[in-house]
Amino acid sequence: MSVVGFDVGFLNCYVAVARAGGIETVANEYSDRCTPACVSFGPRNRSIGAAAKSQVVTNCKNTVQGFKRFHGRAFSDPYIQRLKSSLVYDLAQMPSGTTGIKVMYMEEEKVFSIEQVTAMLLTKMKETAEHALKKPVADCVVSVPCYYTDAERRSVVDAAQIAGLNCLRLMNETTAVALAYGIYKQDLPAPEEKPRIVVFVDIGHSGYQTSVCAFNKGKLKVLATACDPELGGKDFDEMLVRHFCEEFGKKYKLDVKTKPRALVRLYQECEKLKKLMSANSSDLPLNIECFMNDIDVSGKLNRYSFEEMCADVLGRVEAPLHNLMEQAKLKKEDIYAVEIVGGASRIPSVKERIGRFFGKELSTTLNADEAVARGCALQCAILSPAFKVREFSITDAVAYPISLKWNSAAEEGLSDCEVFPKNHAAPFSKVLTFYRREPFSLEAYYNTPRELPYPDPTIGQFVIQKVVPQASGESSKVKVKVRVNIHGIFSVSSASLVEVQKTEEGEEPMDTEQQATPEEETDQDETKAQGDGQKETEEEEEKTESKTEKKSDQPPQVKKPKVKTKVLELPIENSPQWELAIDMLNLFVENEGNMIMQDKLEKERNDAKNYVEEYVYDMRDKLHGRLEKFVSEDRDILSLQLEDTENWLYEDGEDQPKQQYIDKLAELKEEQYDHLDQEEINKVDKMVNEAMIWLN
Ligand code: ATP
Ligand code: K
Ligand code: MG
Repeated sequence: MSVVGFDVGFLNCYVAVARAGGIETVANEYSDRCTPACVSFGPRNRSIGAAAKSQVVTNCKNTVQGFKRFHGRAFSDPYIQRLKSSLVYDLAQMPSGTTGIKVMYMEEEKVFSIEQVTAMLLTKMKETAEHALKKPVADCVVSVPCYYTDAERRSVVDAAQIAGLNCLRLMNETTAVALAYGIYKQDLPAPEEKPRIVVFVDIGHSGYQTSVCAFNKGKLKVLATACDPELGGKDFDEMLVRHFCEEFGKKYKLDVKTKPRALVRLYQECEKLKKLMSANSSDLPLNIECFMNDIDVSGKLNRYSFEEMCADVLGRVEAPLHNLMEQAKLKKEDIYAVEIVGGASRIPSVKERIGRFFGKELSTTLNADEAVARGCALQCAILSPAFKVREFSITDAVAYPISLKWNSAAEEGLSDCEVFPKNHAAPFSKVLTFYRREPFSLEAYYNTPRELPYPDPTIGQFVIQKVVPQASGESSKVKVKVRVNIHGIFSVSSASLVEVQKTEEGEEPMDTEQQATPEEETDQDETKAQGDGQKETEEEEEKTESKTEKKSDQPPQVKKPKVKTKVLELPIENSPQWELAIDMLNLFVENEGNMIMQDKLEKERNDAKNYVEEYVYDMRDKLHGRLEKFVSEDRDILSLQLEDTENWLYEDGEDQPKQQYIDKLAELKEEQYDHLDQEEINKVDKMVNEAMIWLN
């Protein structure tokens, strides 16, 4: 049982864990709490995170960044096609039609699915968590933007599985922030009082998300969300890059766009400049040495000009805020606080616009970078039976209205029905009742395609199988449970058929419709049933899934014509859009395991090599220092041995299996012992032994 939260950002990732009774954001092997969302592929291994980021320039074609937006997308999606031309690495189509990334790995051309790439990043984050907790990690909560559709969410769940994680919840980033805000607040209104209304804004590198939440003691409810999935820090970088490309084109006659490496460097420098401009309004320099064709370039910019060139981008800040307030039917006076997080929320003009919209000072009480990860870890703690945490209930909201359509004999053609309107509480289950004689299919889709940041409104196809008529030949009553689950993913979770059996006396049942099983005796009016296609809904919030028991005041069994009903569970064939086939998923799980092993072996091999090298340097130092007086006549021999080894390392020994280095070190050690004083041998021995222990 582990309690871990992962913020998988477009640019920056964070890991938070529950430790010693508190939630903590933990650092990676570089003592950095931020892990770049970057994976680099090499001839022998992969590098992930900071190690990958350092190869963005040197190995640009095989170093992938900014892949968060490929989840759940068809390769043919115009959005992907548009992006493709602006990337320095290659994309390719997966056999299923989704998006993959084409790189050279282990000296072969390889295509990895987006789920695999995100899994690699999660593998790294998992290791960071394991290192901090000193135990294996599986249970976790992973963040996703609140505007993610079903296909995108399922893709991330698959990625977690490939990384060997058990994702207890995909959590909307803004909801994670809201939880991190609310759980420690001691002064929230009592449950029966008017809730405290707080707006959350997260503006990261790729996307802009806003939500408005109602807080009472021990609970939060998301009232509405509004987003611009295409507005973030990267758009400001884009403007800067465009500006300097133009400037350098004129000034130095350079066509930067033709050189991926130069372009990557320019992006890096522009991002740095952008950050500096947040703290400083004077002219700031941008210098890059040997930028292209051996030319050093330089330019400068100040905040005022920057804001001018970003006017269009800044102009998009307000629209989601209007939308949010409109959906929630709230006035600005109703808002208690506006909490902002995300790296790009530090841009002064962004803050200014949001503040101006609400007519109030913005709150920055949360850690702008870590709040999402902390919220996820808190949610994981709440879900974990092994961890004690304050009771806190979280009700999220459905981002896009979900409808079902089906063939209806009665209505001759397609019928449809909105099952989850926008901002409906989630997770949530509903039971729909159909009267059918044969298997039938339901198609789930988003009914406001224009609102989607995604071209395809299809959610999936769900076939209710094994439906048969009643013995009497009449339609059977089929109850179908649909839900938006804890990940915010729509599914048809179960279906059952109520079979009415003949009475013992052989009499026909009086009124089959009213002889439902006890738990189905709800207040729905079933007498209005009109044949095929009829459907009714029962609602139930997920938390109250266990329903009413048999009424205790039922009369004792009297001799009345009795009807027996039997409830048959029906199989459902689920075909969600862009689903990763189970055999593919299993293959990816296996491949990830192999790649982890390969990385480990490569690391050990490198470490073994480094040990030989270190011994050589260390001994050479000692021969001229601490050991000098003991080895006077043998010093030349010892030095020669070291030199030979060093030469070997640069020639034949450059690229050997791990064992070769271990043997080489042992051999060298033995040779050197013959010429060393016993006391010194012990010291050296200790050093070598430590190395050997460490290696094995
Ligand atoms: P997303 O939330 O879209 O998935 P992310 O979580 O990776 O992305 P963040 O880490 O929240 O993004 O923010 C990164 C962005 O914030 C980058 O564009 C970065 O340049 C920008 N940023 C960080 N600090 C500053 C600053 N001081 N001034 C301006 N921009 C900044
Ligand atoms: K982040
Ligand atoms: Mg983020």
